Amino acid sequence: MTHPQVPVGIIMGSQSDWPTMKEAADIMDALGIAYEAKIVSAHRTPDRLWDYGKSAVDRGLQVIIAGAGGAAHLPGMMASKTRVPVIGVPVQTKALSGVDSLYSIVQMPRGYPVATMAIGAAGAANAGLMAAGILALQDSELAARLDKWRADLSASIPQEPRDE
Ligand code: RP5
Repeated sequence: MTHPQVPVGIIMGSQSDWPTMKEAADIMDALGIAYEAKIVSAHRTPDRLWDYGKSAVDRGLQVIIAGAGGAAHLPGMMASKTRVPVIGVPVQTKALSGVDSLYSIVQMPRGYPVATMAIGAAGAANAGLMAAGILALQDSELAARLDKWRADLSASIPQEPRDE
């Protein structure tokens, strides 16, 4: 049974990741894309990760945005469990500034890709935009909203700098 009304799953390893991952959720809200947000930890709740990945296709998820920090195994493990495309967000950490998260996510072995974004908030927002771009391939109304979002951003950039 599919639930196409929720095409995007935003998952994260911890409550502490939410301020970052909310950037992806904000993009979903801005573009009118239904999503769910869940805490799914590769280390603390491995059975939850397994169940989420196992049911993703049948539940109608089309893109999974997965954010984690430190030993950030969530995106890669999710990619190993489902063929639904996984977009990985390296959450910025205190100890190593998120380079640990990035390296944990980006170097996947051949066969199980994770589309890895930049570290931190910009990466989470871009994950939302990447998900929107994927969904827009099959949804002309969403494509128009995404085109407008991009045009609005472009128009908001001043021609010249000013003193602040
Ligand atoms: C990871 O450990 C989470 O994704 C989070 O980024 C990091 C720290 O988690 P907390 O100790 O803040 O719960 O699993």
